[in-house]
Amino acid sequence: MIPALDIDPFCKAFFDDPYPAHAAMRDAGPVVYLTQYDVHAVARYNDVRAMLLDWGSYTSARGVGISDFAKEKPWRLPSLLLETDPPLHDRTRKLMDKVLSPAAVRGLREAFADAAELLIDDLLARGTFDAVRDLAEAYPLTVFPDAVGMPAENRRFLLPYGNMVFNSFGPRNSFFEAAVADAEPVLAWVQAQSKRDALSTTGFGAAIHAAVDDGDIAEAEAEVLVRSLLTAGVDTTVNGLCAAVYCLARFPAAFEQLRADPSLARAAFEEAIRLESPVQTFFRTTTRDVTIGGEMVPEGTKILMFLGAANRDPRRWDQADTFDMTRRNAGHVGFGAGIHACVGAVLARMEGELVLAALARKVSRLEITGEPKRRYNNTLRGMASLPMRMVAG
Ligand code: PQP
Repeated sequence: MIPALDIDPFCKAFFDDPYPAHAAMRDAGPVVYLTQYDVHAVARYNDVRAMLLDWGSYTSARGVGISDFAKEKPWRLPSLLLETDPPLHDRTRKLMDKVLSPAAVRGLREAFADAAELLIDDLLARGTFDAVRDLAEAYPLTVFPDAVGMPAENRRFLLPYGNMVFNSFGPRNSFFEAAVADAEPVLAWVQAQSKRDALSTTGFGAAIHAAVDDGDIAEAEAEVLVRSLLTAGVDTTVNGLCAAVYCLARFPAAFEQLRADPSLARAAFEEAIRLESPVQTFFRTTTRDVTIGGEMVPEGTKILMFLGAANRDPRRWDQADTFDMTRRNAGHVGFGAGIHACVGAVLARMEGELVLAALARKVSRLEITGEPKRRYNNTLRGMASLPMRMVAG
């Protein structure tokens, strides 16, 4: 028997404190049925990871949200990367692997490091600020569109666009409706920004469009792949940086440890991703009757993978709820796993490392000075506001 639970993982109360519900789902069994949405779910580390690795049994091509593309028309043109399986996925992923390769990202390191230093200096001069708007959003909104090769105007549109898409993976609830309320101008802007002529000749965008000349992809495909960059490149790292700053502010001993050894910056960012899991969930759809922990789940079933619950599963992690930048956190699923593992992780990790290293070298005190406000999103975990004071040292 698959346990049936009436947990709603897409409501405010759940987002305010998902951890008791995560534990209830993990403890109920390897796979559970969520009555409110008529979907199955996995929340234990081993089962989430196994599902991520078995793309043949668990397809992404029917959408990685709750909506089944085999039954419902997708709300936007499906992604050629996220919402595909091999062989199509292999072709687009190969290109994105090249565009976002470690060598390509390394070439941006100095510019990204300068931007991180400048940002922290500026925030120290101000003393008090909002760590979401002025740090977690400000940094990716500068460095990422620059790297893509976008013009300076309207970059902030990337935030509502990401908010829209990441809400769209969940049900058509009030969070989704609010996010798409004024969608038209944002969608039109994103589409226009994806065109070759809208982009500089040197960035990631140009690199994607260059593959058209090589005959690797069609022009229309290049535009949809640039759209993937614009969707995935800002909100994710915003919430990753937010998670890291929020962890360091709540665990002062950890911040002291980082200050004492700024070379821990990369490990600190990774641990924040494990603990907070900015991308909380994705769905898969079964391509055949499968068994999960001995329970049969029929073909065509939507299964919700709780990455955030897997990353705090006590079956896998000692002191799962504790931030510990020296733990061995490799294997966390905050960046996914398998063929769809985050293609932007190299860039995200560099951004996290550089911002945290600048904090470690320049800041002696990090202090939350007001009520943190959560941002509600059907997929992303993060804050809307985090009032903070920093002292140089
Ligand atoms: C988490 C691709 C990737 C990145 C797309 C798309 C959207 C979101 C993400 C999720 N994503 N990190 O539209 O192709």
